[in-house]
Amino acid sequence: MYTLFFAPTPNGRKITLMLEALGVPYQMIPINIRTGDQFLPSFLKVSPNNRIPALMDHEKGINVFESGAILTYLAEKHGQFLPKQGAERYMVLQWLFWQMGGLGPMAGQNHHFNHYAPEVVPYGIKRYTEETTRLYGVLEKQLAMHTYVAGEHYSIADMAIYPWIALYERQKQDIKQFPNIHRYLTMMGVRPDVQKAMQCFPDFDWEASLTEEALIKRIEENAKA
Ligand SMILES: N[C@@H](CCC(=O)N[C@@H](CS)C(=O)NCC(=O)O)C(=O)O
Repeated sequence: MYTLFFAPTPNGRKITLMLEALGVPYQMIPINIRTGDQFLPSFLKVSPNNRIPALMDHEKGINVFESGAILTYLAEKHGQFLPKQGAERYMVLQWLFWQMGGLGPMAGQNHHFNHYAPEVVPYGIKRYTEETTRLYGVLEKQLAMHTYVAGEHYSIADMAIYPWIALYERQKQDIKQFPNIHRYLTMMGVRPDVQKAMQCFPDFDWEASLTEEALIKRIEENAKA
């Protein structure tokens, strides 16, 4: 059994995409990052950077934080969605790292300056909206040559990238400029595992918060399940 510490954000969805694609059982513990659940001591033991997602593998006694590391862990454990060796493996890993070091942080700043900053900062809006556009241009060229991001097979690179680009409107991107990204979004959006992963936890309560006692109890219950 896995415990996924989750909030319904693009980084959280990366891992539900993987768990649904694998078809393995998992339980989610909601971590409300707006009310400060990410600073509870029992969460910090698993995720010292106070960020979701994080994963506990109760069977193996292994905890992993950082979404790219979690995707790699699950891919290697289950032998799926990451080739074991050769050029194909590094094709997947380079696009996974491209998302982790580029698209994710830049689109994250894009969301911040376009939607959450307490004051309007035109330079921040321009810088991160334009950098997101540049990154979409890079992805567009790759998807003009390949069905999936890292070639002809669904991989953990897709799981890292899809939940971010699904939010293109929020990132002020004109999808008409990116016909291959549009084609890819349509293709991904009809997969049943993708639909389930993107819609899971519909009743996540953004007003609620956990206590340390409640969190410990949930983790103990999941470990026994
Ligand atoms: N590089 C991290 C980023 C994770 C991340 O930024 N998580 C956000 C939600 S999408 C978070 O937990 N924020 C809480 C905070 O900043 O305190 C990963 O990919 O796992």
